[in-house]
Amino acid sequence: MTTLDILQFPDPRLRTKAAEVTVFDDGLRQLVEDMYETMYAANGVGLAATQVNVHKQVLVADMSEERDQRMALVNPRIVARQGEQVYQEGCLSFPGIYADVTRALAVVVEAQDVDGQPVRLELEGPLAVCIQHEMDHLAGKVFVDHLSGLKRSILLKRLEKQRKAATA
Ligand code: GNR
Ligand code: NI
Repeated sequence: MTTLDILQFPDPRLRTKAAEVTVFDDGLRQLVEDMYETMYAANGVGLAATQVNVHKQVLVADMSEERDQRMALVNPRIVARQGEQVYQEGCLSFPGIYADVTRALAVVVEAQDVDGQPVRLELEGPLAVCIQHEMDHLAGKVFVDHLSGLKRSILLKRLEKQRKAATA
């Protein structure tokens, strides 16, 4: 297993739209294993392949306290959404930055597992937030895109400041 480097905003590669996965082989299984390793090492609750510079529609998540409830989705699509929730989000591509984002409260997701088998999930609450956040990454979108211009610019200035302080 390998820990992969996570792209940091504003790396333009975070804007890449991921391609559909058509081949379910050992390479895909290896990618998913390395993504779990990377997510757990970074103490994240989710990770999109985009963030490790692999532009395929693959995401992993684990929102459990015990860090033992792995979920890997390939080619995920939201087929239904309901309600609204506001949740304070963070992102491994924006270390130290947090912001409230409004998203659907519940979503129905159709995807495939690593073997290509179809899966259908009804998610709500924090797990629904996480999957929507990861699916955004696969579309080249990041959480601050959901904020108003003013909020976004304040947060991005803060990110800059923290980086300068860290490298000074
Ligand atoms: O680790 C993460 N925490 C988190 C918290 C609230 C909402 C979404 C997330 S996802 C994030 C990991 C990450 O950047 N995934 O893309
Ligand atoms: Ni993220």
